[in-house]
Amino acid sequence: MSENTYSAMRQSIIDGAPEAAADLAQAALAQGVPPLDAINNGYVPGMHDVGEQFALGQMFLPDMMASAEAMRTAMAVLEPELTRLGTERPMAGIVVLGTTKGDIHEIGKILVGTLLTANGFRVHDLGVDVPGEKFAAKAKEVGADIVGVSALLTTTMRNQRGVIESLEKAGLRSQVKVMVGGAPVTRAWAQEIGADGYAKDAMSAVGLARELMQQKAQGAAQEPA
Ligand code: HCB
Repeated sequence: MSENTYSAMRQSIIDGAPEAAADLAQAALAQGVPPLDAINNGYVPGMHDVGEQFALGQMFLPDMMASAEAMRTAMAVLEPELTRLGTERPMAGIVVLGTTKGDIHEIGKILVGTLLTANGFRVHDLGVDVPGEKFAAKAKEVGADIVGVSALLTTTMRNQRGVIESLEKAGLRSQVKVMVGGAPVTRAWAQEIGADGYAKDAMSAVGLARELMQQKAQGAAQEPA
C-alpha cells in the first residue's frame, strides 16, 4: 500500500471524517492489505497527531470526538477480518479487558482487544468507566487468565491499582495476571502498583499476554500436587 494511502488514512482521522476513514479501510482490505498495517501505519498515527494538536490548543474537544468517531468507523471495517484471523487459531487464553473507573477513552482498549482476539485470545471487553469490583466479578465468572486495564488520564491511572486491590479482595490475585497500559502509563508505574506487566501498544500487549500465559503455566507446574 502506498505512503499516500497511509497519509490519507491519517488525514481522515485528523479531519474527523468517518466516511473517508471507512472507505479507505474498505479499499485497503479489497487490495489485500493486512488490516494491522492499515491500523498501525495509517489510523493510529492520525490519532497521535490529534492528541498533540489538542495538547497544543490547536484542536478542541468536539474535534477530538469527531476524530475518535472516524477511528471507530475504520476499526469497525477492519475488525471482522482481524477476528477471522484469530478464530483460525487455538485458544490462547481468557482476557477480561476494560478502561478504569472515571475514564471513557476506549480506542486503545478496543485495539488491544481486537489484536488479542486476532491472536487467539478470548476477550471479554467490559467497556469504559469500569470499577475494580466489576473487573473482579467478570474475571471470576469467566475464569480469566489475564485482566487488562487501560487508563488514559493521569487522574484515572490510580484506579488501575484499585483493580488489583479488587482482585486481591476477591481472592483471585494468585490466579489472574494483570497487565496495564494507556498513554500516561509506564513500566515503572506498573511495577509500583504491583501489576504483572505493562504494554506500550496493542502489538506489545499481545506479546505480553503470551508471556503472562507462559508464566502462569510455569507457576502451575511448580505447585505441589
Ligand atoms: Co482525551 N485526553 N480527554 N478524549 N484524548 C487525552 C488522553 C490527552 C492526553 C490529550 C492531551 O491533553 N494531550 C488528555 C489527558 C491528559 C492527562 O490526563 N494528563 C485528555 C483529556 C484531558 C481528556 C478530557 C479530560 C478532556 C475534557 O473533557 N476537557 C476528557 C476526559 C473524559 C474522561 O475520560 N472522563 C477527554 C475526552 C476524550 C474524547 C471523548 C473526546 C476522546 C475519547 C473517545 C473514545 O475513546 N471513544 C479522547 C481522545 C480521542 C483522546 C486522544 C486524542 C487520543 C486517545 C487515543 O485514542 N489514542 C488523547 C491523546 C493521546 O493519547 N496522546 C487525549 C490512540 C490509541 C491507539 O492509543 O494510548 O489509547 P492509546 O492505546 C494504546 C496503548 O496505550 C496501549 O495499546 C493501545 C493500542 O496501541 N494500551 C494498553 C492501552 N490500554 C491498554 C491496556 C493494556 O492492558 C495494555 C496496553
